[in-house]
Amino acid sequence: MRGQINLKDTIMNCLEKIRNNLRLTFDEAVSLYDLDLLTLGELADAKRQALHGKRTYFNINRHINPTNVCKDVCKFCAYSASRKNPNPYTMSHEEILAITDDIVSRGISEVHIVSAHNPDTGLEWYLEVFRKIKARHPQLHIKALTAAEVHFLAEEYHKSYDDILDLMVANGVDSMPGGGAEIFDEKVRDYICKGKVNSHQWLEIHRKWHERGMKSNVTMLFGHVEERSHRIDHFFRIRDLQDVTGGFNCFIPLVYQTQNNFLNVKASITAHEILKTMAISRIVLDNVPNLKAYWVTSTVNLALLAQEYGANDLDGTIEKESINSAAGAKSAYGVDLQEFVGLIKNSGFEPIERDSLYNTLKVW
Ligand code: V47
Repeated sequence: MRGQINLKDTIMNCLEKIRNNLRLTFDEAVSLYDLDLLTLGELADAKRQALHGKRTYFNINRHINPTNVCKDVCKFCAYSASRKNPNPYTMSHEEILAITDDIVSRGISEVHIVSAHNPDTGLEWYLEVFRKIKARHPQLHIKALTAAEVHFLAEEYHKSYDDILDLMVANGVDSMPGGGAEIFDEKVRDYICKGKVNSHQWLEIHRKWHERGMKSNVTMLFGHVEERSHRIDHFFRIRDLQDVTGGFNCFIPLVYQTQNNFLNVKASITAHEILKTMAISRIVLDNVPNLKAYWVTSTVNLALLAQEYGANDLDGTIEKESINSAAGAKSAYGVDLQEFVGLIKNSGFEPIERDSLYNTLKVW
């Protein structure tokens, strides 16, 4: 009985704090999962509406994954060439440039370039392609190189993070994607992706990038072996850095896809738990303006619903996607633009096409 009263007090205290825009303690934030989904939705939606009203952002971009040869072995990854996916490839610069020529001719304004950690290409291979793209298409926004790749390049070629980040700026990279964050808790991280960039290093690289006046995103891979408290810990570490730099544009929770990898998780996370996690992230990450429901890993239907649980960004039409679809996501060839816009409208929101830095390009 006493335990129940204490829990009720904690919850009442949390609701009061959230409505007054006060920050929760770590334990209070974990206890938000005890709230029912509709209450969480209401709280998150109030935060979303205060920032964005009914506007839902998307952009039209193209993902390019130039190589799947990787020196690291992340248990959750189905994309890199391995025993389960024995099809190594490395694209030539000409192939990459042919894609960027094509997308620019069709008015696409962003290219998202992420590779595996290929030790055979040399540092120049990574950098030269940015330079070549920029020379041909100065207006095309290049979002490229995760912090995991920056760490890999620094180690492989005996450079500092500062050196690599300066080279990225000098060669035309405009912003950094949020990949490679996975889950910051050290124990879980060691279990799922031992050997690649660690949590401290991931955050350090983004801090340095932000110090250069540049923007980036941050992801979280969830729904595998982590616990709820690990997600809250992830949010707190992001929020702490954002308090210092303000450089994160967007938080992107990535729902773990179960197929073709070495992380033996059979059951997929429920839609209920995904929506709770989205809503809690909107409440806790009070200093990150945008929350993306990445339909690639959550399905389009759930992403549309997530608009009522704090999400204000649905990524985009995604012409081609290789990393998540390799692990089972039904996203390999994107969605039709008119249909996408229609779905956002029909769900009661206002579709806004944005550029990579969240400037409005078109109100649909
Ligand atoms: O870092 C790998 C994840 C990420 C699986 O910044 C998996 O705008 C689910 O970071 N199940 C790459 N996820 C994708 C990414 C991203 C996507 C869209 C937009 C942005 C952005 C970033 O995909 C990896 C990893 O965390 N991933 N395997 C899997 N089995």
